[in-house]
Amino acid sequence: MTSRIRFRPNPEARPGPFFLHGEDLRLVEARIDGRPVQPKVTAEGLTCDVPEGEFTWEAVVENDPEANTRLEGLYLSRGMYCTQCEAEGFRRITYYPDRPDVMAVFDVRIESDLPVLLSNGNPGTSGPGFAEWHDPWPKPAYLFALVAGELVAHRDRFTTMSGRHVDLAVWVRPGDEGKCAWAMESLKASMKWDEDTYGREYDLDVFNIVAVDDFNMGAMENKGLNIFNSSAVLASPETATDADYERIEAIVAHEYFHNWTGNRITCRDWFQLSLKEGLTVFRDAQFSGDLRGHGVKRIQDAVDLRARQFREDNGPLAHPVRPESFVEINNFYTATVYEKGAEVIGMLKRLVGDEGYRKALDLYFERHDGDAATVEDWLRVFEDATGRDLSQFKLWYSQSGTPRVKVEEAWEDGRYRLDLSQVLPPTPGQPEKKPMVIPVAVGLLNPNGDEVQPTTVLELTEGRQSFTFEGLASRPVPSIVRGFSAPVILEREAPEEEAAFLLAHDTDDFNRWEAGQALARRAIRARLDGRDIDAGWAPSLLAALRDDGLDPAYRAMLLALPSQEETAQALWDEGRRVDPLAIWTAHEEIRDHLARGLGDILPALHDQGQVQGPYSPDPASVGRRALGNAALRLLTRTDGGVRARAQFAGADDMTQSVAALSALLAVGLGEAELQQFHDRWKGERRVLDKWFGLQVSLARPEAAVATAERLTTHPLFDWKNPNRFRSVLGALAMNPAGFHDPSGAGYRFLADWLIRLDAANPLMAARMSGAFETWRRLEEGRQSKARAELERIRGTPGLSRDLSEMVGRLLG
Ligand code: B3K
Ligand code: ZN
Repeated sequence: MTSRIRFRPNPEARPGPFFLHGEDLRLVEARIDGRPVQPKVTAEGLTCDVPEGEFTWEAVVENDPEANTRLEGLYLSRGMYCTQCEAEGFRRITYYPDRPDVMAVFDVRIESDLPVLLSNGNPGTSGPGFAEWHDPWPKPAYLFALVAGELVAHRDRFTTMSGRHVDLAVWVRPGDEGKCAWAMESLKASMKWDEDTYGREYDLDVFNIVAVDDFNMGAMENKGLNIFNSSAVLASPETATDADYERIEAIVAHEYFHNWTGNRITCRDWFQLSLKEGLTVFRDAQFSGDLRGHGVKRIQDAVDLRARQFREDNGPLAHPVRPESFVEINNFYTATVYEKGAEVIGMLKRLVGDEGYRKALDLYFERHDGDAATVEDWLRVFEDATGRDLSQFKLWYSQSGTPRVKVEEAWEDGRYRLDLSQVLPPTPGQPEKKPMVIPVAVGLLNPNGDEVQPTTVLELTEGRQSFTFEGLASRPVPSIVRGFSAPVILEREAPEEEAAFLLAHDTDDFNRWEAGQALARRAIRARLDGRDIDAGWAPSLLAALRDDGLDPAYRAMLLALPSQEETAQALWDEGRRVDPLAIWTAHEEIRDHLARGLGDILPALHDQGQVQGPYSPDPASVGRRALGNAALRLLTRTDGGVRARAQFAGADDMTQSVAALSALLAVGLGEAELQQFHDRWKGERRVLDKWFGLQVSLARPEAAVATAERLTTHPLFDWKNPNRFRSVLGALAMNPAGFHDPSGAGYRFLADWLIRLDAANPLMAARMSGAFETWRRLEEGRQSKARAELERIRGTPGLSRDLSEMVGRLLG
C-alpha cells in the first residue's frame, strides 16, 4: 500500500509532534518531500519530525488482508477484497490522521488481476490490471472504500432533478445477479425521495453498491461506494421474506441518505455520532413511512425502541445520545445513539412544526455543507431558523435514561385538568437529572367516542405541570402520548374499560394500538400473579379485528403481544426480580387464551393472507400476509398444525414458508418441515441463516441451549462469518427463557463463544456481549451465574479493548 499525502500546517493548532494513526501495519519505507525518514513506530501509530511548512508524505506499508478476521480495514471475504473503515479502520490500511474532522480529496489507483476494481468517487483511467478513481468531495478517511473481486453488475440509471445522469450499479457474485432488482428499485426511490423531501441531489457520476458475505453490520455509506452485508442487498421471492424486503429498502435508503447527512456534512469527532446516525435513522423512518404507511411504521419503531433502547437506557450500558467518554468507539453504535437519537429529532420537529423543521434543515445544509459539525451546530440552525431557545431541549443529548411521565386527572364543572410530572431515574454516572422538554401529544374523547379535543402538544418542561381543558360537556377519556410523541414511559395504568374504549374509538393510530397493548399487559400480569385474564380482552380485540376498514398490516400489529423483554422491564421497574421462565410461561398462556378467544375469526384472517398472483412486496400484499400469518401463529396452537403444514407445503415464496415453519416450531412441531427446509436451502447462505436462527430462537426454553450447542457443531456453522454466528448465538440471546436457563448453561455457552470470537473479531464479540445486559434484573441464582461468567470473560488474558470495555461496564 503506497500513500502520498500533502500536509500543510493547521494555523489554529499549536505546533506539536507529527502523529499518524496506524495499527497492525508494517512500515516498509517513508519519505518526506522525497527524502527517506525514520519515524518512531508504536502499536497506535507513528511520530516523525516534519518541516515547518507544507510537505508531502509518502509511505509504503504492508498489511495482511487474508489474515484479517476483524473485518475492519482491508480484508478478504470469499475471494473478494473489501474495506470497512468506520470508525477507525483506515489506520489498518495505511498511516493517516484517522479522525473525522480531517477531510481530504482522495485519488486511488488499484492494481490487481481481479476484474472489478472499485473505489470512491468517479472512475478515471483503467486498463488490464489497474483502475483509477477520483473523489472530488473532501472526505474523512472513515468514508474511504475499495473493492476488488470477480463481480457482476446489475445496472440502471438515474437522472437527478437538475438533469445530471448517474450510472447506478449493484455488484454481486456471479449467480446472484437475479437478486439485485429490489435493492436497485429501493435506491432509485431513495434518490427521488431525498430530492422531493429535502431538496438533496446526488453529486457524483456513479453510485455503486457492493454485496459482501462477511460484514460486521448491515451496510456502510462510503462515498459513492456503499458496501453492504449481502443479507441487506440480495432478495428474490423464493429466498427473501417480506421483512427482508422491507429491511433492504430501509438500509439502502439509510446509506444513501448518509450522502448528505454524514458525508457532505460529517461529524467533528465520534462523540457527535448521533448527528449523522440519529438524523439518518429519522430520515429513513420518514421514507419508510411515506412508502409503507406512517401508522404501522410508528408502531414498529416504538416496539423496537422499547425492546432494545429502553432496555439499554435502563441498564448498566445506559449512556447519553451524545456519549461523554468511550474506550472503543465501536461500542457506541447503539440503539441510544441511533434510535433514541432519531426520536430526539422527531421531538424537535414536533416542537418547531413541519415548516420550522424544513427551514432549519435547509439552513443546516446551506451553512454546514463540507463541515465536520457538532450537535451545537445542529441545534443552532433550529434556533436561528425558528427563534426557539433550545438550551433545555439540549438535555436530551446529555442526560441518559428513559423519562417516566406520571399523570393525575381532575374533573370539575366542565373543566378537565391533567397534572403531568416527569421522573428521571438515575443512570450510570448520572445520579441526578434536570427536567427535560417533553412534548406530550394529547387528545380527548367524550364518552360516545367522539373526539372533543383533537391532538394538541403539551410541552412538559418542569418537574410537574398542570394543563386545563375548558368547556367540556362530560368527563373526557384522555389519549396521552399520541403517536408516541416522546421516548418516555407513561406511568398510567389505564382501567380495563378505558383501554377497551380507546381500542374501539381512539382516532390516533398509535394510541389505539397502545390500548390493545395495555389490555395485553394486564392479561400477562394477571397470569404472572396467578389471576384470571380479564374476560373482556378477547372480545374487544375481536371487534377491532373484524373492522375491515382497518388496514390489515395494522390489524396484524393489534395481534402482536408485548415482548417478553417489555414485561421484564415492567416488573423490574416495580422493583420485582425477573424470572424469564415465568414470563415465557405467562406469555404462552395468554397466547393460548387468545387463540381460543379469537377462534371464530382466525381462519378468515388467515385466508385473507393468501395473496394470489406473483409475489410482490408492495405494502398492501405485505400487510395481508402479515395479518394472515399473525392469525396462523395463533391458529397453530389449536389446530394441531394443520393449516401451517399446508401453508408450508404449498408456499412458493419465503414469507409464507418461514411464517408456517415458525408457527410450527413455536409450538414444538415442525421437525419434518425443518429437515425439508434444510435440504432444499442448504446451498443458499442467507436462507440457511434462517434455518439456523429459527430453531434456536423458537426452541422451548429447556431445549434452546442444547439446540444452539448442537448447531455450532454443524458442518455449515462458520463462526467467523458474522451472519452465521449471529444466527445461532444471537438467536439464543433472542430466546430469553432459553438463554437464561436456570442452570446457567446459556451463560457458560455464550461466554465460551465470546472468548473464542474475541480473538478473531473483537467488534462482534463486544456487540454480542450485550446479551448479558439484563443480568442485574434476575433473581439471585441466575444473577450469580451470569456474574461468574462475566468475570470469567473479564479475567481472560489478552482480551480485546472492545470486549473489556463492555464487560467492565456490564459488571458496573
Ligand atoms: N455508519 C455505518 C456504521 C458503522 C459501524 C462501525 N462499527 C452504517 C450506518 O449506520 O449506516
Ligand atoms: Zn447510519
